[in-house]
Amino acid sequence: MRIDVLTLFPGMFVGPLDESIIQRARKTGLLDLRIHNLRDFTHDRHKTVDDRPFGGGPGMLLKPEPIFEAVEHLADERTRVVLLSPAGRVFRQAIASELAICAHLLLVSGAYEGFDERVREQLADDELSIGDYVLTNGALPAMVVIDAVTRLIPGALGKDESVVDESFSRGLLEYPQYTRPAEFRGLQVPEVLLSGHHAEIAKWRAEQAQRRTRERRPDLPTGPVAGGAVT
Ligand code: 4GT
Repeated sequence: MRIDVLTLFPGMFVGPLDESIIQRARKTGLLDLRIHNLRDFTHDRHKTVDDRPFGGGPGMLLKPEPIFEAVEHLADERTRVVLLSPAGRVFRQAIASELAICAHLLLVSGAYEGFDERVREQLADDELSIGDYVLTNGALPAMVVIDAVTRLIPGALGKDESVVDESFSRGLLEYPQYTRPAEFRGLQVPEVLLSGHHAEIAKWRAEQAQRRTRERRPDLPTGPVAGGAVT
């Protein structure tokens, strides 16, 4: 999969995407990641990327010309162009799965007070927010999307890093887990997990995942049909 990123802060992408599973996916060619500075698509001496909003009001907007030029240079018919902004639909595991089957993503990070509306209307296939809070720019959200998507590319995870039994893969929070020792500072691991009864263990885990999801995330569906695959 190829992912291009358009940002005013390319330096922010150095480091977080050079470690661990993302680094391995890049080195093995599963992920072709290319970071682009929006200022490289300007033509004036000052490399201007922002301007004042028509109608007045505080702050500056990203002006449309550099973004149009960059997207027209980097995207083709197969590219999914995704804006990152607090006004997008909220990013979830199901959206990560959806993006992971794309051949080419172009992520456009917001900055200042955001985008000229014509960028949304003419260029964007999608607009995503990573949650209901405001950040200084869209670089961290773009990295969040890259991370969540990359680990879903077939072959990106090793066999000890399975995707099938983790939080949200079944739409629920993860059940409690324990490792050795079976007793630590007087704290016991639940007996059922030591029993070797696989059906009992699966039942306990399903109940725990349901309970935890109901308690901590009343916004997520539970009930009898929840806990199936999220795709
Ligand atoms: C939050 C998010 C995002 C920002 C989010 C325009 C002003 C966008 C600066 C930028 N804040 N971008 N994508 N929740 N801030 O995803």
